[in-house]
Amino acid sequence: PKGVRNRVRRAVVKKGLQELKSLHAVKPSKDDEWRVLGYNKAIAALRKYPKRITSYEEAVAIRGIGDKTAQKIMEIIGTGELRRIDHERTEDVEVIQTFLGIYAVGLSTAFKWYNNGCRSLEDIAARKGGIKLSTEQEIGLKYYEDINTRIPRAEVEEIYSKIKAIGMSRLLLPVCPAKKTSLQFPLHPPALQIDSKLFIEIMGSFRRGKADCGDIDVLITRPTDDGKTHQGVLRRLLKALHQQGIITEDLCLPDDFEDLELVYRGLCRKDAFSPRRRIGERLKLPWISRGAALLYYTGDDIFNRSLRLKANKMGYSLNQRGLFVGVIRNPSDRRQKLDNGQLLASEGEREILDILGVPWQEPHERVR
Ligand code: DCP
Ligand code: MG
Repeated sequence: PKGVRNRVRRAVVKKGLQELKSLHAVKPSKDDEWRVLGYNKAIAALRKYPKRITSYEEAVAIRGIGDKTAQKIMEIIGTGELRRIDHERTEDVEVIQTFLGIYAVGLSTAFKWYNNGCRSLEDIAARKGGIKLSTEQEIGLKYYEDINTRIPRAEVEEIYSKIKAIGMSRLLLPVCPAKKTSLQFPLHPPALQIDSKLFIEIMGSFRRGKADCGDIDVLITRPTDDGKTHQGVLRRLLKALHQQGIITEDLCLPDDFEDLELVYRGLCRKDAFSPRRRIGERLKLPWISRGAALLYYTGDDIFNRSLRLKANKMGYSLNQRGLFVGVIRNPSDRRQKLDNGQLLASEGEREILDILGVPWQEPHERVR
């Protein structure tokens, strides 16, 4: 499936190098030890590299990647598989790519299923080799074609306008307990019922102006100048969207709906005759983080990666909450922060780009 290919490409290169590394790691010669070190270096270098590699020259110019590795990377990219490098493993990459198209299946699960003898979606459906699927994976398998087809921009717009109409209805504001049972969700709420302050926007490839989108990335927040927030909105919004038949399946629910910041993932559709589409209400952030959130969820991922690298080089740290200075990480576990640092900027995209010395770029220009 076409939609999977980009996501897989990086993973395939990395996996390819890791496979080559593991081939050498089981052989004990000194040469092989050097190769293992070499592959480690190359994998680390790729992880830090902010662009999609498109040529041999580009690959070999990366520090940590030599002539041989660059050739192998080009082979992996060119063929999309490891055929010419590793004769014993020929069909796996194609099968793995197919499996990765199932929602909530990552490389380790895909390889596990492969090793259990599965070679096709039919094998997965038949639970060949005694494999087990999570609920999310079952949904992913059932709607495989839908999920792996890109969404025309116009359809995203239609779904968005429905969400917005429901999302801005007054009914989404905190409801007093006595009225809770009589909740109704008009599709076109009268003007009086609109919470005009709720910020509901589509991010990702849609905001970048693409003609089609892999999924629908929704960002929700709300200014707090009147003392209200968007807290609790998502639960009410989801309930309404389920009732309207717009959201059809939940894939990932937040731990606590009352949090200001949370993530939701599910499937939705324009109407009963339309295919299912992936929707991510990725984050409902505090209003103060909106600039950083806009920047992050607009992407693209490569643009984001280069922004983060730039920030790191300047001694800063950038994430979807803001640009920070003085963040200290645990050297043995980089994910753990010993000091959260101080917030430099978060309310505006422009403000953040200014500090980073990056000229303003319209969303559609944010592709590297
Ligand atoms: N993002 C990121 N790093 C990731 C994943 C996502 O920076 N590893 C950010 C940038 C993306 C945005 O989140 O643009 C939305 O993620 P998507 O995976 O939905 O990517 P896009 O919307 O850009 O593309 P698509 O049309 O395939 O959905
Ligand atoms: Mg998207």
